[in-house]
Amino acid sequence: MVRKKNRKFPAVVLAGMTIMAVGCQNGGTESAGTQGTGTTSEREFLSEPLVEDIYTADPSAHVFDGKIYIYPSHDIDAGVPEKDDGSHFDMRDYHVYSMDEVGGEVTDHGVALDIKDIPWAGRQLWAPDAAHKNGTYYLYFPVKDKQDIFMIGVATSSSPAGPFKPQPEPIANSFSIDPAVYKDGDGEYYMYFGGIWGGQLQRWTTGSYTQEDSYPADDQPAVMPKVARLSDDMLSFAEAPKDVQLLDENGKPLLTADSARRFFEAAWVHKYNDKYYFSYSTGDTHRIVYAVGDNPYGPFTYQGVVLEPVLGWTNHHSIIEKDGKWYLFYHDTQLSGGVTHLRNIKVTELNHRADGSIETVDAYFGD
Ligand code: FUB
Repeated sequence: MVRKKNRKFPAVVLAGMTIMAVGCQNGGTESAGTQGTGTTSEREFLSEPLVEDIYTADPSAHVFDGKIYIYPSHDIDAGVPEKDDGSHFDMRDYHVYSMDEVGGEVTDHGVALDIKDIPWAGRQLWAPDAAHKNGTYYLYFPVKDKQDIFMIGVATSSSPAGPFKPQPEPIANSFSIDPAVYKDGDGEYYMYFGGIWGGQLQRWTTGSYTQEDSYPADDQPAVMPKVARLSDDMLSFAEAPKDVQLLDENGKPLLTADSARRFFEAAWVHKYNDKYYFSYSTGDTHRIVYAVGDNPYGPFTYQGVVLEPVLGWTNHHSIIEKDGKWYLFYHDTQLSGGVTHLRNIKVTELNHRADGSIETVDAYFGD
């Protein structure tokens, strides 16, 4: 595990402290203890924030040119009142970070994309991801358009650090949030995306946008995330988005009522020993979990928990390999003392067992 000590902030938090602002899509004040930390004893964080001068979240990490680049959200306190739809997550730009190796110095490359430069954007720049092809770097980002509907945009740069120039329109047929782009061994790229509740995925179940939320009944298959292969130029979908099927141990789709396992947001894909690992947040049960399949489209069969709940409401991650080691990037709210929309990115080592299963990470040292 990466156990770097924080210089400026105490590494110990009282897990029962009152959360100062409730999370996106979370209707009431909570204490950390009610979010899965489950104790009022002092608990020590497993790892320390990578960035301390601004708030950062949703870290999408990649190895480009032998370095680790991180593409996080840039959390701010915009003064927007908390709302069940997550309006108070009102982010307005992105910074890109890099480091030669985990544990090394973290470089802030400054503002890589600003919402004012995206002609179609309305508000809320949420979790981005990046990809590289033929000397061009692509930043994929969700933002609400001027009608307040989440769409996914793409911006390009000749450098992994940006600045990125956005395309004039969102990606055709894109919707919802949390794009994650996976490059397969054959050179094809796939975008996984979607998030329910504030992420609006449940408003697209008919194939087009409806203002009303519509969830399948508790005993029906849950709203599933989406996947689409990207076009050669990386600027559009090469096909209509399809459901990513997430199955239980009996080969049946995970159900709406199964909130401990069904999809909420924050998709990520990595490959290990020729298997495709689809990991995601269960959202309101606050875990990062994973399912395994044989190809980029799935289906993926549920396996277990990657990361237990962190301090804060949201849980969001990425997984990369660097120099033979695997790392889990994630966030919590250590720096803000539990303010749900003021988060900080972190990293720790991730281990696959010999049978391919993932060792669950606890965001705290043992009780
Ligand atoms: O950062 C805003 C949203 O919170 C992200 O898009 C979600 O994944 C959650 O982390």
